[in-house]
Amino acid sequence: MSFDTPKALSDIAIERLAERVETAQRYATPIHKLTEDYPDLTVAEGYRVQTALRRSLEGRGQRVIGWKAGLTSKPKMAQMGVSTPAIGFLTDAMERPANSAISVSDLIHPRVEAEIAFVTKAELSGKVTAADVMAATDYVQPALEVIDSRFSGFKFDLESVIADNSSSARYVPGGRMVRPDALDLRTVGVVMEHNGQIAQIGAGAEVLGHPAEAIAMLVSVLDDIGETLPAGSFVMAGAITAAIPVKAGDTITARFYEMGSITVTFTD
Ligand code: 0L1
Ligand code: MG
Repeated sequence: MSFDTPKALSDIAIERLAERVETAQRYATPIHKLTEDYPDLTVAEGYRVQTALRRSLEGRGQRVIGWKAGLTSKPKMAQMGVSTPAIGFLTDAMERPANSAISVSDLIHPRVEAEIAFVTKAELSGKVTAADVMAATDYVQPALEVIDSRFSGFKFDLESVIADNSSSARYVPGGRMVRPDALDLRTVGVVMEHNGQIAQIGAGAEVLGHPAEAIAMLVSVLDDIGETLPAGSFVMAGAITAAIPVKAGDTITARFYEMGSITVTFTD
């Protein structure tokens, strides 16, 4: 993927779109997808809006602690009707502890995903391979992601969802930290329970064949937008299964083979 496209939308227009997304996020009020007003919005412009959103949140004191790959598994792509992965940034304000209660009152229509997260010990930049990612990884651990599209009805296209920081809302690291080569990450199974009932089952290989491939894809996109992945980053590889919609009163538990489990409950 290369983003060497002409700069069609002005910086002011990009800033306005980022404000639109940020306001929807802050007040948990849905908006229509950006391509309704800007049908020619490109993927590159989607990432320019995402960058403007990131700069604005940093200006408000949030610290970027890592990134996420999204739409990296067939179940997720099928669920959302999109066939290309995307990335988003994660800030400290989005993190919630494992076994905690997460309020839904400041979210629009939350859904939960089970993911494998990588914590890096060396910078990754440019075009890298999955082997490069494994070598630069300190440890891997389970994570839950709570996504929340700011678009009405969770309906969007790739350009709009990228501008919306790939639906990032909350993330919950947990379970056991393990060395990346201690397990075959392709065969790490996950069972997701929704209010005690098994709701989704999958294995790491759903994520682009190997979760490290998703991190390599993410580093490549970072390169396209002029960024690198610093050492010490927390990076989620993408949902192994389809996402589970949740409401106040619900409990989600994700059990990972040999990596422990994470439970969260949802409140008003
Ligand atoms: O983390 C994800 O896979 C979400 C990517 C954006 C698409 C969605 O909101 O489902
Ligand atoms: Mg995700």
